Amino acid sequence: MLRPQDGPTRERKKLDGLWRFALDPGGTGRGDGWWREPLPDAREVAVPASYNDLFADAAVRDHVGDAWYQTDVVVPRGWAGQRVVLRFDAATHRAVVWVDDVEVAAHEGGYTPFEADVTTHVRPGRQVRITVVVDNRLTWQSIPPGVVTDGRQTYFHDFFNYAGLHRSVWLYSTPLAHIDDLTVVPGLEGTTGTVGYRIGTSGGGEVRAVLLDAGGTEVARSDGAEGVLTVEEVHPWRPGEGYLYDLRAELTDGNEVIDSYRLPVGIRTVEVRGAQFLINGEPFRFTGFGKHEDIPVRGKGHDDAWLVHDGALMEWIGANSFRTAHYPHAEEVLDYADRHGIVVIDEAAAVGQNMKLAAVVMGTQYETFSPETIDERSREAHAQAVRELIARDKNHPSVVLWSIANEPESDSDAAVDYFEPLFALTRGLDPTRPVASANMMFAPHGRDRLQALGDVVMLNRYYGWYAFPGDLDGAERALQAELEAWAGEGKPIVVSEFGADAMPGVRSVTPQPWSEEYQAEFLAMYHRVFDRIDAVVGEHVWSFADFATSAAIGRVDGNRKGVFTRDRRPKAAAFLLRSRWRKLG
Ligand code: BDP
Repeated sequence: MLRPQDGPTRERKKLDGLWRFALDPGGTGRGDGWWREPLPDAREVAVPASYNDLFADAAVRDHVGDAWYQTDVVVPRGWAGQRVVLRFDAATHRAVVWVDDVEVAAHEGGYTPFEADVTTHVRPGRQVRITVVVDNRLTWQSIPPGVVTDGRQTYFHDFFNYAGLHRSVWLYSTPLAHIDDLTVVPGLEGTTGTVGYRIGTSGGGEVRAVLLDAGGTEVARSDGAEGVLTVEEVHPWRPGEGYLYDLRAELTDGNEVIDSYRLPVGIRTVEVRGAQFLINGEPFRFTGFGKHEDIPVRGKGHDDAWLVHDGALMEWIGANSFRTAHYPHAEEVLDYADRHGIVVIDEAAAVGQNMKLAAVVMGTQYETFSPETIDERSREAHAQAVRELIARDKNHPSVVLWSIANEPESDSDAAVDYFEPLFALTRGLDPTRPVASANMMFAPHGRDRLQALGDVVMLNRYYGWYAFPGDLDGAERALQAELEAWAGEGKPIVVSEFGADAMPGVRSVTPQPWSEEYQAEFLAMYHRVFDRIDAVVGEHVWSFADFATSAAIGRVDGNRKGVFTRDRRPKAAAFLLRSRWRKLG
């Protein structure tokens, strides 16, 4: 799905700012038609932002159910004769949208965009009322799953269930005949680069693609909706250097350009060969983090200032990559990664699909996969989440690996039955990138059945924290033994999580869990083990920064495994990582 953009044939209007907002604890708004009028007893809310932390009000923070957003917007008068589209970059976890009195869109899934052609419901120069109801309930059929009992939400993942309009809202125009999709597949052969392309259109016309280098000089062109652009003396996109070409897709009628769409394109290849992960044919070692979208006040709302700051901290610490744990991050984040040469493992919002883990952590008694819990319908929602993830992110050079789930149950026939088709679907949708899922410790080597389905082994390990707490020697032996066993599989291993909680300011001369020193020693121990095992090609610390979670006795104002605090101050471990990763280069 193409992002809105400004250009010679297109315009966009960002609808971010203060909207009217009302909670609907009784769930009466849909029946009473709240979209028909200004919302009753509305307060002001910021868009984009999670609504949860904006007010000093537990009823808002812990709200379960519908929340209503509303704004008025004047459609630019210059858009007469154009197609007008209303787009939400994200509404968490599902939404229905009205323009004035007309329902125009409904969408399931909190982290991928959706849009509606509203041309026939608006008039350029006139004001319309936009109303959105956002439902934050997680169920067995949602991705991620959850259970609502007596109005209380429980879920099985370790981050707070922030909700609302987390990303920008746009009104944009396109010509009636327009470009509606674009797919690029980059290739490299010596000093020659190729960009296979496919341009989807709605409405007639001729199609062509023109490729410019970063300086604006044309380097290749091709007529037709599909083709290959060849670039001699190519300047590849590579980790650490986000060199981007500029692809212009054009829909023409004779000499007239009816529609034109620009896409930044990085020319790079990705390949798993034996136990190596190759980018542009060269072995790549992932250094970095599992990273949440999580900031004070805004929650999961996207914020460019924090994007730039986090990018600066990634550079400062020498990280070359991160995983979008545990859901697709804002598209601005991937654009930034493209431009800065940051490598991304892009994860679907499938987390918490592990009732064996939930039984231990939360004391719940469910079967993971069953007709009463995660079932066929859940898998279809999961498949749709994968489709939308790939449709959105397929053209980002920064994305080198799809992660289709985090720590699902992975040691049962039911897990294999559930996941086999999802791996196949992902590969079918994108044969150019490897696919993986992150394994949880309860299904170690020998028990796990899902890593065999993936191209890269992704392991989340907490030896020295949840296992062997305070015993780094015992933890080191256990970690070494398990990683050696995995190395025998002959695939590259990315340790996609390893980390210890640390309360900033808790210092200790002996290795005491929760101290900054213990967190640093814990990481140093993992580094020693990684350096003894060639198949380990990636180390992603959990986590980049402290983040909000639901209430739990093992969580002190959230999860404290951040190498940075929630407001991005370094803990002692940050300096250890900086000295290691800057050397690894
Ligand atoms: C793993 C999860 C991650 C948690 C982490 C932890 O993948 O989301 O936050 O453990 O417990 O199980 O800190």
